[in-house]
Amino acid sequence: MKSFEVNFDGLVGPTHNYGGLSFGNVASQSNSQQASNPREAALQGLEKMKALMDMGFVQGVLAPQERPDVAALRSLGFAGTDAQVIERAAKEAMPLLVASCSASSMWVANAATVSPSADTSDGRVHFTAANLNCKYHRSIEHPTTSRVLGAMFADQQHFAHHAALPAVAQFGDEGAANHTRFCRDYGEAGVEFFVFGRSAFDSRYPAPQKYPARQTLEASQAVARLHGLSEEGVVFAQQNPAVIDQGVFHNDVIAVGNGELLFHHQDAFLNTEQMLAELHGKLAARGGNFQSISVPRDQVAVEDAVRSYLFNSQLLSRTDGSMLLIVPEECRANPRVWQYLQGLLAAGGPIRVVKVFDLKQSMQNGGGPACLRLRVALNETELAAVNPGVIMTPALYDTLTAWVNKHYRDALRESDLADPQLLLECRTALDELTQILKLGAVYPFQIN
Ligand code: SUG
Repeated sequence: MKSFEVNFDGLVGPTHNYGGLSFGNVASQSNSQQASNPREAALQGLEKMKALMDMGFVQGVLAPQERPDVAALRSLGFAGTDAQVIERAAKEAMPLLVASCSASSMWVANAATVSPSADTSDGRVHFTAANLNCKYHRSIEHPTTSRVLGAMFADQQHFAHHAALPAVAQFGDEGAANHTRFCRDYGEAGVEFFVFGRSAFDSRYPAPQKYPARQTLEASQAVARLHGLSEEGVVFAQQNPAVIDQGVFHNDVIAVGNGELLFHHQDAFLNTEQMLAELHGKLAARGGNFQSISVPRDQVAVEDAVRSYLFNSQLLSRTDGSMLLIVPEECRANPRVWQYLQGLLAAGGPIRVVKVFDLKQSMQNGGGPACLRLRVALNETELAAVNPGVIMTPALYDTLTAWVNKHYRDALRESDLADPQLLLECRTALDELTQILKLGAVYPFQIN
């Protein structure tokens, strides 16, 4: 049976703004307080989805969340009508209003960890929503994420959903941003590679000094258990704490993998040789031939990787067996990174094509091409069981583009977040969106 990797991209929400909310994420901190352009952000994301669809990839879309999150503000003690809740939060606790307005659910690489059916003990595709509990503005995403994923992958015969892990730092889980799957073919059993930043219960593992390590070993182990993965099918590895301190807040800022290939920076991991040998051995036992490309620090420094997001690229399999790398415009703007990429193409290795996308609106908050997509490997039967409303088609692209142009503002500053009209605009837009994507009622305002 044929199998595919389907990329579900996060549709940028109408409140996309630069809140400076993510300590340890250099772009989020340095662009804080700039005016954003939500309409442009959403259109840039849709362009990427369309381009992948036009290249023949199966592409899906993942809906944004209700923001401002009035229910979250109520749980923090702001009361009255919805407009009063927003007004009081703006007056008494602006940082909480900003957090409740974040469109951060657009970075769906953090929505969940997904294990394909070929890897799991019950032969279903497993999803665990990420608790994202390192940052308050992201920790409020998972209840709606779970409802949206449930509406997209509803068929219980094929799909199993797990609630987010306990909401404490010891089980900090950032989803697929720290998870990569290697395989010979998407439909065959593979090796799932979990990268953690620290251990919560074992002090032998080093931890970063300056910035938080968001993913713990214990969270990754719990997800592997929930998904019913076998020991032969998993590898756990630690991220180099020194690169977390340079702004590598997720592993997908320093490494990307697909098929049998891992493309990573020389300084990405601890105990790299041992880790590569384990990946090689376990994939070989599954009939695969693991390969890696290590980018040397004297060609691309960690700082260049963080600024350009070279590794936050999408590595995709082409029909001729070679690979395509989707990178953000910032890679072309960085002479060292661009020169490295030219050399990589000239070398004639597995990566044969590089395509550049303008995702500046998302990049300015630390979200590149890979952050914007959740990968779900599916066989034909499973793909047929996905809610067809969320699979990208030329008609859906046109409808979503018109929907964005109708509902989104082209400028948003912090002061605009206090406008109760923004809440009404978002709810009107999202109500229409759930009909377009055939999701049913998934938002708090539709349920309560
Ligand atoms: O969690 N930025 C996100 C970016 C997530 C990128 N995802 C991956 N690498 N997979 C984060 O730090 C910034 C929001 C603000 O500052 O307004 C933010 O949440």
